[in-house]
Amino acid sequence: MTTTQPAAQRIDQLRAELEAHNYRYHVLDEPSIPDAEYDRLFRELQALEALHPELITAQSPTQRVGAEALSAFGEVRHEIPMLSLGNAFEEEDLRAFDRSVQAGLGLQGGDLFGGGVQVQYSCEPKLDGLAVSLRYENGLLVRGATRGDGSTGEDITSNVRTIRNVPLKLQGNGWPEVLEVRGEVFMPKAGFEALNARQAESGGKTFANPRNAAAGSLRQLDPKITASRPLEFCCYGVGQVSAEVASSQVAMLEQLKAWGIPISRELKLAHGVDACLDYYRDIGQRRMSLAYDIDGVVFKVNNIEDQQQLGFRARTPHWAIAHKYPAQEELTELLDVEFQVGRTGAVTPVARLKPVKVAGVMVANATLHNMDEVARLGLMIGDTVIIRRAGDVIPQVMGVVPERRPADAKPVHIPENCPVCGSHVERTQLVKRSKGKETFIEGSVYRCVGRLACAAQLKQAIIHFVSRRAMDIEGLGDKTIEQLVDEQLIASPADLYRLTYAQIINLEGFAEVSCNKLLQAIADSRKPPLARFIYALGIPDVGEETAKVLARALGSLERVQQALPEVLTYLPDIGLEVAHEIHSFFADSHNREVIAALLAADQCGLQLEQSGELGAEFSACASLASMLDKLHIPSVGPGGTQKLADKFVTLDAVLAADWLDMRQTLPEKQAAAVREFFATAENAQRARAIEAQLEAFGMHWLSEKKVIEGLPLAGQTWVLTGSLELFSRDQAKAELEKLGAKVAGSVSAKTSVVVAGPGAGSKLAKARELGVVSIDEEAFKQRLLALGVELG
Ligand code: 5U1
Repeated sequence: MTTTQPAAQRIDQLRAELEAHNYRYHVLDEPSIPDAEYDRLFRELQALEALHPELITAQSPTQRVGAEALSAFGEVRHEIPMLSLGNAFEEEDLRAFDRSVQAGLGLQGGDLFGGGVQVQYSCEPKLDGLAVSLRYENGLLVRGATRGDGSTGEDITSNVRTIRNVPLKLQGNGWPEVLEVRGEVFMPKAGFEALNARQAESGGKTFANPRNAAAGSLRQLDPKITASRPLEFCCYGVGQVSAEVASSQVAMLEQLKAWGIPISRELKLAHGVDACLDYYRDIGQRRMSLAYDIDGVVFKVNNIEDQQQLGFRARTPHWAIAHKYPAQEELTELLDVEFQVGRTGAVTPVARLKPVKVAGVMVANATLHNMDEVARLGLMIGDTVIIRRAGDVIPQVMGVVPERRPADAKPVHIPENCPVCGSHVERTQLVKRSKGKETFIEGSVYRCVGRLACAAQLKQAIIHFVSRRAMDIEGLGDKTIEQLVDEQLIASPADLYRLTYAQIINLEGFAEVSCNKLLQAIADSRKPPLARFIYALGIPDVGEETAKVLARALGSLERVQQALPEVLTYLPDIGLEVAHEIHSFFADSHNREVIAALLAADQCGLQLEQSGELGAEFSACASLASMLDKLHIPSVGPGGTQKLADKFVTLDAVLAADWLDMRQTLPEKQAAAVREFFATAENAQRARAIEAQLEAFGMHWLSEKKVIEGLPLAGQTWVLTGSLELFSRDQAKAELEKLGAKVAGSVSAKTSVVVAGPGAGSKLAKARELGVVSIDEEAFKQRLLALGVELG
């Protein structure tokens, strides 16, 4: 505020500006200022109003959440009843509706040339929310009401005022003195997910779907709660008006939009019933990607006089209809819970349901994910459950209807033995480590310990092994694999390479040609690149990317098989949990036997394509400091381990250090922690084993300096400037550091190279002035490639 500007004037100016931004943001969807600027204006207005409470009005943007909590909602009578809509489920229902409209308007018989008469319809999605009526008098919001029974609803004025896109004051001019707008209050899907996540975290009530969440949020006696919920309003019509707004439905909605009332962005005018059907199909195809849930589309005769001529039947108009999509949620009975065994032995509960049609498809099974989910849902066999099937997503059990639980409902128990092989089912607690190294429990999984002796795991393991991105053996479908396992022709992936013509020809669906083709495909898969082979092994948590990292960084299967978990964590994106999975997979004697058989020249004879060399990302990052870091010595962070490495240079020296040396290097608490840690023989041995393994892999690191010296950009200083488009700055820096370069923030005569992206300014100018080499991003990329860096 300028000192000469009176507060009242500035307050008016701020309100007008905030209202205009609200309109652009919520109605036009064209925000013109960043959120932070909006917040600044808002806070300025709040501060001024605090200084001048006499200037506060109910319509001020700061006054959305003003009211105190109610003890009950008051009643509101709707002068013009709030109607509901008739439904069309099939194309024919809609055509019948169109014929009845034509009949009602006396249009039947077509035109002079025998063509059909086309009625114009407004088209909008039918939002899955709650119908409300908002009353504006002289442009100010005076009341909000629920639909109730259509004649009488509840007064929810304080709550609708908190909905951000509901204007407290209309824009522009020319509105009728009394204007009731009607529409739907709903919760967008993203807001619903976020709300449920917040509620779950704080131990609050979670909602089964966005509609329930919207209803629960709107019918809160405390408007502060409503204000904290991500509700929105979308207008589709008017109730009582003191003057007609427009002569057609579409023109009326456009006019309301100009006054600041949000309407659907999908509003369209259709000429004739076929265009309505096109609209229905188009929205149906995009239904899943809309930001909100819908259950159909609504068609209304566009001409308002025609609407009046057509009139009503009880509470539904003859001039409008909802064309519904197949329901995404249905109720059915949970007949049983069975358990499936996956590739890694995870035992997963699956709901067997009384078949029910959901969104047009019969559903008889639904995944239950894990036993924690069964507990969360409070599921019992015999329960009536809510099944949801949205788009291509597999059917989900959303909840239970507790009132319908039969007296003989049975609890769901995890079996003690694997339903496929009878082996013991083991419970593993999932543990997650956060950055601070604390651990917390995330849930549990149950696993059959039978491994490849379990037919279910074996089938899945083979399906994975032969899949396109693994060993890529064409012609070996799931059904054939099932047969091979069931007829005990294979008991491990190695057995695939021992299959004979006589065995395959006897399988269902095989003839001479397909049999020879399959044998050829198996033979052709004998020289896989290392990464594919590792991926094909189906190690838990090792996807294609991790398999590639392992192959590239360690260069040979032998190293991957031997690698200690701590050594594996040197590799990008491999954390300790995954490292332990990899290590224990290769430590398993059965897995070792299968791999040995696959590679033995006198058995399967696979020949892996492998470089044998350590990759740069591995050799560049191993150092004494980083190794000490991986030991997780209590109280000693990266700063401490670096000091130890700088001072002692070798692990032996760290282990042999006396107290005085240690104290000269680290503060007392850390020095004591290091000595205590290595006083445990197991820790010292582990450190030695890691060091020995790194050396055995061909990495000779005695000091940070030596590691760097062996690298191609050792001794160079690079500067990155301007905006980089091919790399993130962190990525570019990391690549340079792996190659031994230092990355500096400013240019000097000592700078080796400047990488200048678009918008580079003073640093590039300085580099030119000092005669320092500068290259663009493409040249940088080429340089990295030439140095053997593999860019994704
Ligand atoms: N989009 C839309 N939804 N909806 C619901 N239009 C619409 N019209 C309705 C209802 C109940 O009733 C009209 C008859 C005003």
